[in-house]
Amino acid sequence: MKPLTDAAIEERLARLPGWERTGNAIRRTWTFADFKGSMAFVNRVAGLAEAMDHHPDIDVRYSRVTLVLSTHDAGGLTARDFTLAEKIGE
Ligand code: H2B
Repeated sequence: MKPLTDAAIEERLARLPGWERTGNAIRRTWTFADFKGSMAFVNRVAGLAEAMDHHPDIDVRYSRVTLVLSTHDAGGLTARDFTLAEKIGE
């Protein structure tokens, strides 16, 4: 899997509300009512990640969850990162 070009990254990012690019990764933070809400979200994401064999970095801070996606194998952002971000949805 080859890294996407900057132009392709910008184009796909424009269709993903809330996600921002940080170098070779994309990142988004969600806020929930409480820790339980955060963990329900994390568990949903875990299922999607396992199904794709593509795994986000996950930071849980009580009611806030930040996901960072990058394709380490490819040394950059690939279609897999954007496909997982799209599956995660709002
Ligand atoms: N997830 C992410 N985010 N990036 C990867 O490069 C990656 C992964 N590689 N999940 C996968 C697993 C790889 O280690 C296995 C062997 O397919």
